[in-house]
Amino acid sequence: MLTVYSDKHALRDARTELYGGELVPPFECPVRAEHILGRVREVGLGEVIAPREFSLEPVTRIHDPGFIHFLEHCWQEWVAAGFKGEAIAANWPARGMQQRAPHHIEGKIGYYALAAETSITDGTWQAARASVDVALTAQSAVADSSSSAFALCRPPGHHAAGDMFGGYCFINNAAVATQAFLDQGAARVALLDVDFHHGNGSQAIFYDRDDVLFLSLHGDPAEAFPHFLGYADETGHGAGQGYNHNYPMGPGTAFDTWGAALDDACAKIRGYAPDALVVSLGVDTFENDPISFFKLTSDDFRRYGASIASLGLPTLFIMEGGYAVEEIGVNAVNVLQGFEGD
Ligand code: FKS
Ligand code: ZN
Repeated sequence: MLTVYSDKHALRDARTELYGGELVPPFECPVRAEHILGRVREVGLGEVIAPREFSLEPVTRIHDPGFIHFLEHCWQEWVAAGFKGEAIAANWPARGMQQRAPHHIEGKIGYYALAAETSITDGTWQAARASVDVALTAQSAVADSSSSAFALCRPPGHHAAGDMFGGYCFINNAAVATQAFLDQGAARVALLDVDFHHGNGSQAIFYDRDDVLFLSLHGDPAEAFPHFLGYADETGHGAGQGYNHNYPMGPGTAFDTWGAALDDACAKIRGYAPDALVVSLGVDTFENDPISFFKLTSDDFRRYGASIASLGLPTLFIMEGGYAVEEIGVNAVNVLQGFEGD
């Protein structure tokens, strides 16, 4: 399988994440991508190529231009305002307040943030831009060959909504790639999110549409981030009614339950008969993940890769989360090897 990778991911190297009231070194760190790339090479998964540079046109098919402008200029505005630390949101347009982007960066970052753990720093925009180029390059390889590819994206994307960043995500790589399939002539695309966390951004982006079937297996939002979306009764709206499927699962969920949810999701994908499948691939479902509560083993990743392959679809894997850094390469590549049947 082809892998697309950019070393520009390393430009996303924040020093702080707000976690449990402390500023800690971010769980989402550069070595994650390096370990995955190392494992891709170690097992000889296939060719590794650098991304092409795309314009922002495919990105603004999904994201609000004001939001993209904010991401591009946030760090400079934060420094110009005289702040000394990394850019972190501390104020929100909460219930009953104006949903209007203010001028000052301290308000603007809160308007465009869905959570405070993710700080913006010098290089964040460049890395996010390279990450979406990785996704789009892999998407075009899948579209051209009707086979499969692995977009080794970092930073991840599935929490990013049309006009919100957070949960370590800035640009929604999977949503941009999904839209690219449609813009190139696909009639229907399925977006399957197997990251431990609900793909709230992807769900929100496609919620009222029937040309994208969104399915997400994740930690119950009553117990886990992103806390405010991802319940089973969120089934789509308007034309999108019936095209959104959530599988929230509780603490301690192991492969018997998780695999059954995947089988159900796969049956729905078969019924939808899409032209392509995009997989938001997070391996934070792993039993030893430090911030998640599922109990999948390294072997389980291989098994479910094979289930996804049985759909027989052109498939684009987009890297999302996974924080057991030592095992992240084995776990992510196990999915891809399981998919390839070896
Ligand atoms: C744990 C607090 C953690 C943030 C979790 C973000 C998860 C990000 C991710 C992505 F794929 F986007 F990287 N809060 N108590 O794994 O979903
Ligand atoms: Zn996650």
